[in-house]
Amino acid sequence: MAKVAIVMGSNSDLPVVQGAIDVLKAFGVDFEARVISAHRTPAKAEEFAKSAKSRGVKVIIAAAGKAAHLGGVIAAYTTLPVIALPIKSSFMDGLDSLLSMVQMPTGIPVAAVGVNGSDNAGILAVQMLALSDETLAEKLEQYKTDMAAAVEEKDKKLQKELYDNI
Ligand code: RP5
Repeated sequence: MAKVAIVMGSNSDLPVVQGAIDVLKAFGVDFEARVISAHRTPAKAEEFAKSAKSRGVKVIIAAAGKAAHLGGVIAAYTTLPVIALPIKSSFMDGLDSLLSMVQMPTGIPVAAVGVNGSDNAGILAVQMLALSDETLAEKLEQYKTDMAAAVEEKDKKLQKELYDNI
């Protein structure tokens, strides 16, 4: 059963959304992914959001570009946490999407990640699930340990490049 539902405004968003999909796969999290538009298919967006909880979904990632109302519309119809992923898909470089997502009226929050911050949307979803899943929590600890080790490695490489040949 899908624990995370990913919804995107258009299939043109998929190349960016793929980052979140890859993260969920890496953590072994079941997910579903759909193309549903807040503007082009509003009735479907409503139905999708209203039925998500009964389908076993715990977190929703909503990706959209331009006047990106998808996250807010989904959040209006469910009490599940919604992570909004602003897509850079117009001449405004995604600032339009970001502001459309974060400037929600009081009472209907969405948690927005950065523009094209697809991996972070996936990681945040995993962190939410890990609140009640010890295996996922351990995987997240390992992920952070590995990330820190990778940075240490980069620092060592830099030090070597800068000072070894003096
Ligand atoms: C938004 O408009 C979508 O999320 C997409 O980022 C953008 C462009 O959609 P297409 O015209 O490529 O379908 O609704």
